[in-house]
Amino acid sequence: MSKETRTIAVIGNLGVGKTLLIESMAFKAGAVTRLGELQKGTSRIAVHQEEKNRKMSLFLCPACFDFGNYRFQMIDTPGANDFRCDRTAGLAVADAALLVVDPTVGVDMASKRLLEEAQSFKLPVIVVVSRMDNSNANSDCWQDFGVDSVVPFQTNINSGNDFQEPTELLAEGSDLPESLLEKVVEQDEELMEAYFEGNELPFDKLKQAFANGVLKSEIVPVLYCSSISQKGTESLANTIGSLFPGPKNSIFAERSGLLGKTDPALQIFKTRHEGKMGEVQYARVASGKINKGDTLKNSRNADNERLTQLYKVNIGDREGIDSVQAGDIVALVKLKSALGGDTLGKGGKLNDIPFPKPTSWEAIDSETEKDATKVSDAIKTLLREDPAVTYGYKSETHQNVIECFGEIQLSVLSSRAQNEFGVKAIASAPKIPYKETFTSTGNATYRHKKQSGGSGQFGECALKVTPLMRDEGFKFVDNIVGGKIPKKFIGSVEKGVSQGMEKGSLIGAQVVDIEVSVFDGKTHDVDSNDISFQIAGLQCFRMLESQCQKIILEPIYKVDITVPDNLMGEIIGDLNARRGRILGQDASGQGLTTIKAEVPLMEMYKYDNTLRSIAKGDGFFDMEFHTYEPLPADQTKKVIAASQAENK
Ligand SMILES: Nc1nc2c(ncn2[C@@H]2O[C@H](COP(=O)(O)OP(=O)(O)O)[C@@H](O)[C@H]2O)c(=O)[nH]1
Ligand SMILES: [Mg+2]
Repeated sequence: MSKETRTIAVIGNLGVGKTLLIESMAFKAGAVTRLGELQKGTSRIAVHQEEKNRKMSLFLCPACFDFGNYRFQMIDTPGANDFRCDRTAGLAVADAALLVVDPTVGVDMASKRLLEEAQSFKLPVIVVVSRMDNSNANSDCWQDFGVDSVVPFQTNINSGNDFQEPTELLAEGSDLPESLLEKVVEQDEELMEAYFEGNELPFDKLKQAFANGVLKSEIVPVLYCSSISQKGTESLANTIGSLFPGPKNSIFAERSGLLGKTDPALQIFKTRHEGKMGEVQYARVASGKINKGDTLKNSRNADNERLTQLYKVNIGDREGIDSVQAGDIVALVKLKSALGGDTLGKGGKLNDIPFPKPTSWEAIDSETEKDATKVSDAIKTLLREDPAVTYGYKSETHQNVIECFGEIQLSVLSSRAQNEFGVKAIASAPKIPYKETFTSTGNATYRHKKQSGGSGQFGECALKVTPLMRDEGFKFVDNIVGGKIPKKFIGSVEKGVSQGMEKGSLIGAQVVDIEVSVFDGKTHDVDSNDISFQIAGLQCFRMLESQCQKIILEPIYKVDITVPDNLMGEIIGDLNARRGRILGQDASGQGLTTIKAEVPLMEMYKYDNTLRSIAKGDGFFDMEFHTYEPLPADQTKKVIAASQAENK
């Protein structure tokens, strides 16, 4: 009989020891004969050349192995914030999380946030204090989570050479420390009563109540280990086996209402390009049984995907299998269009993976014109691995722009484009999609007349422009009376005006938020035609532009920045210098404050670097488009000068 699975996302800040912990567990379990270490280039999890070069995990990677009575499906996630989408994907398909902390550094804000993130998926969490072999390890660091759900689960903890196999606190006949006991009895009314009346607390009941508390994430046990010496890994494995849910009570399936359903459904959580294997999709089955050769429908685009091969994922390799069932992680190849987040199935759909929104953007160019398509194709192929990153041509600025999650991600992408596709992608500051508008009304008349040889061209129109409110767009009004311009040519005038609005007179940006009415005109019986009135409309619009007052509009974004309370002043000061408008602030009560502001997009370029230098990794931000507003006069001068210089 196959072993029951446990599916666990391993999360934690960069370098805390996540990958080594998994390698160490696999080694202890006997799944591998040697401890794989990224530093020595022997990791079986961080195997990509980029990861070897940078000596850090960059991509989500599942690593599965048998340990005792269970099969552990561990999902290693990268710690760097640039790759947070992979962490989100890992949490979205797991049934539990291990949150690794480094006791030589302590519990930082990032670790606290990660606990909240795991809990937002309703996952039970174990905090793993790794690196206990280091003599500077502070075994009390878990207290800095500052929440009473986080409680130690082991005792006799020393650090450095004295770190030995930890002893479980919850053992028959031993006394639980008060803080843990209180959390446990809270889970069960009978226990609570007995506790307050000073009666004996049956061990079985305590154990059950503890397990319930962990399942609901009301209790987050702290366990210790040294991945280098494998001390503590067995106790950790046993705890995972006994406390974390298996496929029968999978939180992943339950969240989407698919627990126990028989219709097959799986969710893809990671796409990886793996040398000869080509594009590999990693997926987790939520319900039903899936056989090799089955065809499943993608709920996003209705594509039918035939699963020609199914691969069981091990640690560092995989093997072909004939079928998989609810709970399993499986690798798929040669799919048509499926991507991270997609559900393939015959009925139910898994919840979308709540990927964060990009916070960083760059223009991407090729070194030479002839490489443009190759660069673009390489980036598009690589970005199949990161469905939350957007990349494409922006017609407003005529640039290919990537919207991603930071400089490391960008640097990994360009290095992969070079090494895996032989093309050089060059990143630069993207242009801001400014717009232009009118601030005064005006009238103009233009006659287009051309007589050359046979049939000529004739069209005359009189236009009035009126500014509209922000974001009202463009309205075209036909006020012609008496058929001075026949109905069939009104559309031609509008077309000419629209063409003029595509490239405004100030900096060639799109003109918006105006009403243009055509109120007069003249027609020639023979020479008037569509093109004549288009030209008249365009030229008349150009006249309006030169006669009226115009301004440049710039995009304004709504920005939420969360930092430790004591950094609020510095952040607000910096935002003021960026012409930001502070709308308010919310204190979370966990030592974090979220500052809400509206900031011009041009001032947010590379803001992730600024935030990192102010908050040292303890800050994060989200932003989304809000509106367009007039660009201040001094900036307008600069932008016009830059545009003129570029068009010389
Ligand atoms: N001494 C010791 N070193 C560790 C331990 N865990 C991780 N490391 C080292 O810490 C560094 C980062 O570990 P890694 O697993 O790559 O961190 P990750 O970014 O969280 O995946 C590597 O050099 C590991 O060898 C541990 O328990 N003891
Ligand atoms: Mg790692």
